[in-house]
Amino acid sequence: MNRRNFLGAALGAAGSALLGRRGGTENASRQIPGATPDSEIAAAHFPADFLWGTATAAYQVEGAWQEDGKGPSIWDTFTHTAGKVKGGTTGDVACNQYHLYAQDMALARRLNQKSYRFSISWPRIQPSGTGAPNMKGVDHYSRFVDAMLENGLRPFCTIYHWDLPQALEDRGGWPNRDLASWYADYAGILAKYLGDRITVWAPFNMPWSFTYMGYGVGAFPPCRANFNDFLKAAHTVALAQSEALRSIKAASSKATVGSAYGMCPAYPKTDSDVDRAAAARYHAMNNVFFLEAAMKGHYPKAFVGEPPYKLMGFRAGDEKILHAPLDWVGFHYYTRRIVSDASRVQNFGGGGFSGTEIEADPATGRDPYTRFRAAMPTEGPLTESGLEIWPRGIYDLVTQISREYNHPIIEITESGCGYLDSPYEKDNGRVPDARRIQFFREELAELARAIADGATVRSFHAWSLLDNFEWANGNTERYGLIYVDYRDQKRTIKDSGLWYGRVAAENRLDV
Ligand code: IFM
Repeated sequence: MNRRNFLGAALGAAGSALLGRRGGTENASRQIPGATPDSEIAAAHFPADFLWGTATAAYQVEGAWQEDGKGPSIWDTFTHTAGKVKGGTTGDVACNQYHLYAQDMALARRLNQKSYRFSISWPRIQPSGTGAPNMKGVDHYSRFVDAMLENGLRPFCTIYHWDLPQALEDRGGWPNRDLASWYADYAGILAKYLGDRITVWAPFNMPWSFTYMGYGVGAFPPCRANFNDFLKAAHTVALAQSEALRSIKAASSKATVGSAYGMCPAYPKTDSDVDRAAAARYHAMNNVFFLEAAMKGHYPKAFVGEPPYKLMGFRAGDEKILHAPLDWVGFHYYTRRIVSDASRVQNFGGGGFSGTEIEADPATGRDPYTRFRAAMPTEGPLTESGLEIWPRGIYDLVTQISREYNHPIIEITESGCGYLDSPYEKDNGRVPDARRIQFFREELAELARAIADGATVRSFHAWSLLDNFEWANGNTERYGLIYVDYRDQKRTIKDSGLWYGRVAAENRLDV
């Protein structure tokens, strides 16, 4: 049996038992495994008040990297270092949204959008990470939020999407516990100046990813590869998340605080007890580590044995600080993982990464504490960015989180696919990205099914409103509903954007 078939068989047996009513092989009659039947797509519908949205992040779209008193961030340092980014591009200009935001918000309105998830650049507000706010930065975001409201968009603010002020990295970065209170000060400043108009706050985008990839394996800035640094960084971030919730609420009575976690549904490689336990550890570590800390004041069972408290820098009383229940739960869905046990393995090789989402199948276990191997299967088709498409994953994930956290309000904070389709001159400059439409059709049908089965999902944010700077992959990947020509910043709505606009207007997929 080749690897694909084996995974398919294993998923059929194990995945269906753990995570949902349909196994990985039930759609075998369809050409694409895991694909959603057309009848379900035609029948899918969404609540009348569903919030259709898109998401972006400051460093990926803003540009203006040195304007209005902004300080340098770790991403400025990283992208200005030779050899770090494919194509040698930087976010210095990106989509120039710092200047073009009015035009971009008007485009979002044209696509009938109701929510815009954006992030604020910490070094624009506090150029060296602490102290009095830089009012030019605050004023910029104030105007930007007004533009969202004028265009009928709910401003959904991510407080931190990876662009740490370089000055704070120079003071030890996230492994330095002091960052928790400095970050809470920063969040409080935002709530003080913008909390009259922003009511929806997510402290961190993908906290597991930026701590692990920045400190654990060194694929992202600050490029440290030390698992102990990752553990310390993760604990500081969990403390920071809860401290921020309190400082935001102290500054703004209208504030609601949730999350923007990256999650992948984890399917055990086989039905064995050890693989099922490993998949549960993956879920605890990669999906709900920070969620559980906030909701319950302790970490979930992510480790074989006790959490390595000492290495994390955990102190007596930290449980109390961590406990700060979220008002709603936000998470992204892109792809899934197949997880197997590595508790008997002696060598740990970390994970291989490319971009933000791919975790290579390591021959060894990932680390000496969680002791699992996590791989992205290839039973479903791959996007051009290399992620497996598995529409039912969103159903499994949403229903799982719904069950585990007592049916919270859920926001899908990101989902999307990377394809390089570009304007086609012979067809009046259209961008015929049929694959992206198919991706969203199938995935959204699965989301509609989760809602029909009782999950309270309030929003869906497509990643992304427009093509943008894709971190270490530079401009080599395009996730937008709107094409950006980086030579002149011309925006062209792709066919997928036009389709998504009709979906948003009609709350159904067959449009
Ligand atoms: O571009 C990223 C985003 O910053 C975080 N989530 C995944 C996206 C696509 O890789």
